[in-house]
Amino acid sequence: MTSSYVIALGSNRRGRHGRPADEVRAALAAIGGVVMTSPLVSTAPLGPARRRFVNAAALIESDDSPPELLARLKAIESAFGRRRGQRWTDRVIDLDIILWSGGAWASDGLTVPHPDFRRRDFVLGPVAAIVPDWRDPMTGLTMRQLGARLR
Ligand code: PH2
Ligand code: MG
Ligand code: MG
Repeated sequence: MTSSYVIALGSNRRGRHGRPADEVRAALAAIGGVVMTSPLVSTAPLGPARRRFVNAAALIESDDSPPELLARLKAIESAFGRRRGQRWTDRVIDLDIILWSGGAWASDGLTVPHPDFRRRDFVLGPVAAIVPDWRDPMTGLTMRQLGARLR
């Protein structure tokens, strides 16, 4: 069955594709099935990272289940040179599943909607730019409303 997903992308380190914006564009091509992409935005780092991030969001269509998509995103992160076990540090690419057309999903290591996305402007801004009317299954609020609430 084909599902829609919203993926958040972030990079604040050069990799083999080039600058962070090039890494984000290369990751979109690697993920495939992209229906819509937000503008790429430059954001101040939240947490201990020192360099600014390039963030974006994409609406994709895929036959993957949430765990299958997560495995594929992790494989792309590894192929792009992301070292695992380094949370919240500078990274070449970070690919997070934010929303799934099936609603909520919870299994070992994967919670959808992403548990922190409602508090993060660098996720909500790009997400609201592509799917403003998508309703968060947990709060019942649209992405536009969640974004307004944050600002
Ligand atoms: N990702 C983090 C930690 N901090 N800050 C910004 N601006 N953008 C991010 O994507 C980001 C962050 C961990 O995933
Ligand atoms: Mg992240
Ligand atoms: Mg991540």
